[in-house]
Amino acid sequence: MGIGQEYREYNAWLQPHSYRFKEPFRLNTSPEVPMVARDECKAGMERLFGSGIWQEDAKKSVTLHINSQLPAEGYRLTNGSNGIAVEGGSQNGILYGVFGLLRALGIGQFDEGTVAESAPAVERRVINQWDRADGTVERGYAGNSIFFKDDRLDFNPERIRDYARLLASIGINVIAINNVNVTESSARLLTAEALPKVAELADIFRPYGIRLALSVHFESPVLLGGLQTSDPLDKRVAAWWNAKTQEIYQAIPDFSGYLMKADSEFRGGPASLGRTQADGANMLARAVAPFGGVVYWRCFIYNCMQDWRDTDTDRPKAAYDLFKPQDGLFEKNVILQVKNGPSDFQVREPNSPLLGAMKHTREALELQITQEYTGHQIDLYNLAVQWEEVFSFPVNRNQVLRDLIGNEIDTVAAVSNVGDDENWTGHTLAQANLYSFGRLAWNPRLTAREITDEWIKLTFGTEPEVVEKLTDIMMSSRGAYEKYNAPLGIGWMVNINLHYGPSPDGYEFMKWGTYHRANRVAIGVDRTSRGTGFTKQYDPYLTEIFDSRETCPEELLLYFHRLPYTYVLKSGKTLLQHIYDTHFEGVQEVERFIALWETLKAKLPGTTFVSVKQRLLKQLENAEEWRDVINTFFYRLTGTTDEKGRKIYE
Ligand code: BDP
Repeated sequence: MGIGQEYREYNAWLQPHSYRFKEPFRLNTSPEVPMVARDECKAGMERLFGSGIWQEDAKKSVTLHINSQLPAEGYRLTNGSNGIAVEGGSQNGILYGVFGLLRALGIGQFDEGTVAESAPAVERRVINQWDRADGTVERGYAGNSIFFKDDRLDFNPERIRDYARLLASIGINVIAINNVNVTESSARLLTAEALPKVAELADIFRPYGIRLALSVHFESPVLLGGLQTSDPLDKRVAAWWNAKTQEIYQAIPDFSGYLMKADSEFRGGPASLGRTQADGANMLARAVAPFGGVVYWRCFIYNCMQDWRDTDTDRPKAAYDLFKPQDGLFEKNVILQVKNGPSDFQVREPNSPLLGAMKHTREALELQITQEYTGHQIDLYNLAVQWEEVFSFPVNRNQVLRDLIGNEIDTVAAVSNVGDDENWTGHTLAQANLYSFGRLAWNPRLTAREITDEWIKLTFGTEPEVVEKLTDIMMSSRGAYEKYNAPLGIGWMVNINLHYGPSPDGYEFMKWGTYHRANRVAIGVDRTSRGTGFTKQYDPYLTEIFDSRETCPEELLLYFHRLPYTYVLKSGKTLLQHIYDTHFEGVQEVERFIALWETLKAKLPGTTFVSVKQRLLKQLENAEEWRDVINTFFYRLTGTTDEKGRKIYE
């Protein structure tokens, strides 16, 4: 079935379609079913099947009711001979059930006789907005903030409600609305003047089962409370946070908690006062504990002033070195938030060894939906493919990360890719990344292909040619980007600060600790037991695998090893020839995407066809730039030409 006449990019995956239905329904709801669930069900069915779907005297019904036997946020859908039943374990469960029903009907997977049950893998599925009070968005590629303007909260309630619906439809239940780099003006969100507006926002999200969190400034007691210090062990500091927290909970009784970036990238924190991370986190945790709140404490802490001449320090080791010795010292309501990779949201990294290493401390996995290092929502990059790998990455001989989700890791968080662009995400196909994050946080066992298929069908309809070609483009997009980017996990060959476009030596002689150390014969940092010892932070089973060039996953070779360009890969190619080949192939892949996209012209909505095509053309330019800059960089270093005689610039 093709695209509905009413298609609007703004609707994202909650798109109208004109599917046929066998017979009409009436809607039955018990009194405890929340209004939004009822409204979403009513409107959602109309969106898929037209308003004729509802008739008062219909023989069959759609029944919504609460069944407290089910997991709190879980649901059960039954398509029986009398109609459809949506049971939810709670009010939120019902809402998720309704969205689950609409999804199943939208992708054509809910025939009579079907029973489907679902419940989220983790308790907290969190979106982190990196929105600044001035209305810009850090690492945002889809316009300005939908929350802030001119140093204060300033939002359109309709737009926020629509965002809440999108998030609820994929199971998100917490949102931190401001950037982790808290400025003095966003620190002021905690003041008595600002709180009513924050509470207004919480009121909009609440019916959709979404609780608000705030990123807070470590030095708030000084900035807002007039104290001389923010030392977490100072009684006046703790008293200030206690009182402030009480004030927040008076305005927002279901406030989720505080998100903290401390001691990182020039931000203050307990370490700068001679205290531990646990000292800092626990003080805040005690303040929110009486109200059922939590502290999301980020572990992205490293020395961002490392000199390139210093070859002893190895940035990926930093978080584990700092936090592992403090395992067991954190309060129960502290959740340590760890980025998926030990470096920083690169195209290819191993998982952080800290994930799963803290046996007595709660952890959150942090992913990045906004495409900071992955193409700025100009280049197409289906993150579901990468995240599936993250969840499948081993933790030890018997477990992969996925097995820890819902156990040691009880929270999955991600940095949003949304701004005030009409289509939310700049690149319309980048809507898929927000969708995929929610779906994976709910169920990390879904595959990238399943989720991509769902997203395509919900957004553009179920016509086989569209589904097939778009699936091909989207499933190949991550691989294509990786091919023309920095090779084999070396990362970072990007323009400094911007993080878009190639600059092989951009970060090489700067104080950010991310060095490839390429010379004319070899490239990479030896992070094995023989080198910086980073591999020893992993379970011994993995240490052994990563330590050896032969067993190290090839796509991560240059993350862990220093190798000569003449090193022969499993393909029989030298490292250098592999770099040349992949960079030519990456560009060809983008050309193929453009050709495929062209063939869908008549089957896709005009505006989306044109805007995506423009971005694909820009991506092609970008890919060519990467190919030429990277290939030339290595050619100049090595003086070795391409075996296939293709053009490499001098
Ligand atoms: C880096 C970003 C920077 C963030 C930082 C973080 O470049 O904008 O503030 O991560 O996660 O990747 O704190």
